[in-house]
Amino acid sequence: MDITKSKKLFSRAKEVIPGGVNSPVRAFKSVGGVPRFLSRGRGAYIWDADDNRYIDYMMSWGPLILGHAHPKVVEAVREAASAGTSFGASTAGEIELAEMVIDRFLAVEMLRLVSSGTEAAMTAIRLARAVTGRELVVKFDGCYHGHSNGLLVKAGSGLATQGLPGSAGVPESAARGTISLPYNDLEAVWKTFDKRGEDIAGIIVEPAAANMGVVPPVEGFLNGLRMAAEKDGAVLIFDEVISGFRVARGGACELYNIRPDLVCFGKILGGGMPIGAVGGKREIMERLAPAGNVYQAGTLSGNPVSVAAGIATLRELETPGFYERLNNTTKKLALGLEEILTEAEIRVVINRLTGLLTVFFGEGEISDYQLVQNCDMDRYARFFRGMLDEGVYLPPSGYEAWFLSSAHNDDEIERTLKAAGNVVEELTTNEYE
Ligand code: KE4
Repeated sequence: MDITKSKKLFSRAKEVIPGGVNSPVRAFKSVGGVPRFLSRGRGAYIWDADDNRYIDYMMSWGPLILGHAHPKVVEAVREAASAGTSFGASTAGEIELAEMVIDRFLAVEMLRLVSSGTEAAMTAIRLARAVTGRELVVKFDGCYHGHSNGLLVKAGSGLATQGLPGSAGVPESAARGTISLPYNDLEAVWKTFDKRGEDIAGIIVEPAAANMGVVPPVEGFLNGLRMAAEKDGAVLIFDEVISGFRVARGGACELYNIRPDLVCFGKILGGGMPIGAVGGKREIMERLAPAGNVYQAGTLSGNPVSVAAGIATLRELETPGFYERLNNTTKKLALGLEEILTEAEIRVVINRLTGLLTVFFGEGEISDYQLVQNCDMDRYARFFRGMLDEGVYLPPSGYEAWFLSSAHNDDEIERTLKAAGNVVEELTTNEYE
């Protein structure tokens, strides 16, 4: 596969952009090889600068549940942009998008739009601290909530990929305000609340974890968090930046029938344009300025182009049977991969939820970050490189989810499984060193 142009672009990029990328996981550091510089996408496919075509399972890390360049989303963006890309004043679309989220999430009575998931999570934490007058925040190992100081403790996603326990530059005082516990470990949660309950402002959790690979909540885990927060008056925050509008129309809240106090959104809500949002109980949300005294602001918050793309996306998700089809596609791919890898006597565990899956080269139930770290990430790196050579672009990290869309159909699944079959023998002979 000729990747001359990507090689040249990467060398040039490294001169002027740290690590040659604008987000660490894109650098292929944990999987090896030359990051592909992409030129276009359509449906389930992307093309790199050398015009090599790939089936894409990165899908911009989640926003593109309809696939790349969906005509209705592109048309909405074109129309909005031609009327003005930003006003710094309110527009009717922001109200419509808020009403669409409220219609899907029982827990959301009001919504504030921002420009990233990081801002959404940061704002939710600030609200929790304001309404409780407390400081401590509980998060979970391997979960990722963006890169605000206090939430980089034992985080997943790019930190896990780089093997970083946290980040330089985060003051000890910020890290001290966060307690990170093992995901799915209710006993650890109850012990922490027994000891520190009156100091805990909030719990923030990915209700369907996807930043240590896909790790679903075990039976009773989320309900236990709801009860622990209730008992001690802490704010329960669901970070649905990935799971929102993906694992179900109403996200993990609907899938697991839990009502948190606040919910964070991003990705799909903007249909591929920059967006984030925090929503929840009216009495909490009305603490946000200018209604209340919790300050938060943003030049491009509620940007009309992002809002138009989000509205167009959520409208398409109303297509009858959308989530059933997405779940069936996810299941077909997961079972097919499991069959191919198992037949080759390769130890594999595939965790999946609607529209999401992760291939772990390990065994047993993978239900927390420690168990993920015991998996063979070198083998994932070889699998990644082999699949890339076969024209299938997986997430460049074993700690990320594969993202599916309505553009991934039988043809794409069959091609992906065929590619996996071709790669398998190399997996055992270490050819993809
Ligand atoms: P952004 O600030 O990147 O828009 O969102 C942060 C965020 C918050 N919460 C969850 C659950 C998230 O998954 C994310 C961001 N996700 C990663 C992918 N796992 C972004 C990819 C990247 O960092 O390049």
